[in-house]
Amino acid sequence: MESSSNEISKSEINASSEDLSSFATGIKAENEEKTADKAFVLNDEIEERCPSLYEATRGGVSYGEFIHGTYYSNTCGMERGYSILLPADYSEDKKYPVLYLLHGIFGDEYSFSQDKSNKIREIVGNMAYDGYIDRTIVVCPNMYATSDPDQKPGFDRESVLPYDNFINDLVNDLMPCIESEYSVLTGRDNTYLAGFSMGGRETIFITLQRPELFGYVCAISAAPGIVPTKDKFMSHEGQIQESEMKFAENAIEPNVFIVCCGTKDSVVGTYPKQYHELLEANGADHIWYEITGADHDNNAIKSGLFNLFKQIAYDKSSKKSI
Ligand code: FER
Repeated sequence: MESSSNEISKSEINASSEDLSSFATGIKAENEEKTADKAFVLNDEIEERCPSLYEATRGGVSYGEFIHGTYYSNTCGMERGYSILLPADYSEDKKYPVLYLLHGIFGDEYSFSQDKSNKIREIVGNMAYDGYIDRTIVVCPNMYATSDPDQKPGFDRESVLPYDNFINDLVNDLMPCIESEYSVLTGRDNTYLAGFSMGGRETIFITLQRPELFGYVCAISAAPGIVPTKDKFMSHEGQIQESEMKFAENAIEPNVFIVCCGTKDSVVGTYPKQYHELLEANGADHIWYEITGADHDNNAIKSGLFNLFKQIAYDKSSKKSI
């Protein structure tokens, strides 16, 4: 396909793996801001920055480890990989809730597991250690659901389609595999969905299509293209129309649906804010917040993950006490 002059062609992208990883898991934040070490209070308020207490590697806490697995995808007609973070004391005698965590463009199932600066192990481990959340499994899929082993992601319509196909692989192939191979709690109250950038875009899309499957959702720095638009990278046909940025009538909606973005995002700009405005205009309940000063980076990722788990903790604790 010919790309127009405003589009960035594949050859224009310096394809060193380091450059592409800044799309997949965020630009490396040079000056990671530390928050003051104040006591954590469980309430329903969003905190713009993940507290230091929750991203810290603490002496007394055993964190989970990522392992790698594969499953046969009927959607793609091939064996595909995933990384999975199992709690340190993972046991078949217990059952665990599961977060599906979706990487950015050019990423794969190793994008989050190999990037230590997103602090996913620490955030989930510390919040469980402190008793706010249950020990939780995190699954990091490969979101590029193509049936052509030679197809590669890029900024053109054809190359992006496999990301939009991931909903089928997730729901029909990966989730059944995880639910049969690991000791997991099932059902929407125990099944969470989050994603960064391209993964944030698919998180919103999947949530609107299948809201009955995911009780707690967070889309971090979501990429453009859910609805038709043209940005500096490409023209987007749109997965749905603006009027469809909502839940179906009588749909079971997520208990928590967070949409967030840094105020200095140099890659997706104000697209996440536009998603928020469309969801709001169409009456789809969600929480919107901005991370002051954050770029398309790990400060946004840590914030989104922390706030997702904080909301899960608060929502579940308030339901218990009724
Ligand atoms: C785009 C802008 C950003 C786009 C994708 C992204 C497919 C994704 C960025 C990322 O995942 O980091 O126009 O189109």
